[in-house]
Amino acid sequence: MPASIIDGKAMALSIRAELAQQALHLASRGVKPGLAVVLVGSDPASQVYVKMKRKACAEAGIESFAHDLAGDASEKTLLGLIARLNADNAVHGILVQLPLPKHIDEKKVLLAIDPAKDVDGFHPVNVGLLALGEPCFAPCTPAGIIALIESTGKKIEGANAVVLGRSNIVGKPVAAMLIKRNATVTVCHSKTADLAGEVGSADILVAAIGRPGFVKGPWIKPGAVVIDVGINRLPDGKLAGDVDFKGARERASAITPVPGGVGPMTIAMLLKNTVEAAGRSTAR
Ligand code: NAP
Ligand code: L37
Repeated sequence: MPASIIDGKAMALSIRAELAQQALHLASRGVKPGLAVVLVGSDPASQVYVKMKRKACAEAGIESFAHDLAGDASEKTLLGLIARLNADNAVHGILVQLPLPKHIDEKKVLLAIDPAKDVDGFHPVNVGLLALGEPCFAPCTPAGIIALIESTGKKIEGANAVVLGRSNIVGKPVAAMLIKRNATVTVCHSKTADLAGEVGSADILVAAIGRPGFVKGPWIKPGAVVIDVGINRLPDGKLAGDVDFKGARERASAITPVPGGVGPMTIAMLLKNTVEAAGRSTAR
C-alpha cells in the first residue's frame, strides 16, 4: 500500500485558526501579539517567504511590523534596528530572515536579538537551552517537523531516527528535539560513509540537504515515516524535495509532499512562538 501523504498545509491552517483564537483572547486583555519581520536585500526565495509570513500574521490577528532594508544596508543599521525592536513593547517577536548579505555578520545579528523575543530560536541562549533539553523557543522548521511526525501516530521514543543534514537551522536542532523525545538519532552529512545504508535503518527519516530527489525509494526502510524538508527550485520552475517522492511512497508508511509539507508548518510554528511570546509578556 502506498504511504499516506501527510498534509502539512491542512495541519498548518488548523494551527493558524487555533492561534487566531488565542490572539483574539490576548487582544481582549489589551495585548495584540506583534511580530517584526526584517528582510535585508532581495533574495527571491526570502521575499516569497517573508510575504507569506506577513500574510499569515494578518490572518491570525498578529500585528506584523515590516522592516525591509536595502541589500547594501550596513551591519550597524541592522543592529540599530534590532536594538529599537528589542525596546519596543508592541513587538513580542523578532524575525530576521536568513540568509543575510555577505557583508553582515550573521552571528553578531542573532546575538543582538533579545532571547525573549527570539521566535526563530537562533540566539545562542535558545540554541543552548534546546541542546540542554530545557524549555525555549524551538526553531520553526524543526518544531514543524516534530509536529508532522507526531501527527502520523508514529512513536518517536525508541525509534531509529536518521537526519540528513547538520545545518544550524534544521539538522542540528531537529536532532536535539528527537533526542529529547527518546529517539536513537543518527545525523548524516556530506562526509557520511554510507548514506544509503544509514537511510535504510531509519524508522523516521528527516531529509534536509538541499538536493532534489537525492534520497532514492529503494533506500527507505519499509514502513518508515519520511519528512522531506528540502525545497529545491527546478529549472522548469517547479519545487522538488530532497526525496524521490514516487519511489519513497512505495515503501514508506507516511510521507510529506513538497510543496505542502514542512514549508507551511514552518510558518505556523513562527506564529505559535509569537503568540507564546506575547502571552508571556503579560505574565511579566
Ligand atoms: P544547508 O545549510 O545547505 O545544509 C545542508 C546539509 O546537507 C549540510 O549539513 C551538508 O553537509 C548536507 N549535505 C549536502 N549535500 C549532501 C550530500 N550529497 N550528502 C550528504 N549530506 C549532504 O541546508 P539547510 O538550510 O539545512 O536546508 C536544507 C534544505 O531544506 C534546503 O533545500 C532548504 O531549502 C530546505 N529548507 C526548508 C525549510 C522549510 O521550511 N521547509 C526551512 C529551511 C530549509 P555538510 O555539513 O557536510 O556540508
Ligand atoms: N523562521 N525560516 C525562519 N527564519 C529564517 O531565517 N530562512 C528562514 C526560514 N526559512 C523559511 O522561511 N523557509 C520557508 C520555506 C518554505 C516555506 C516557508 C518558509 C513554504 O511555505 N513553502 C511552500 C511553497 C512556497 C513556494 O511556492 O515557494 C511549501 O508548500 O513548501
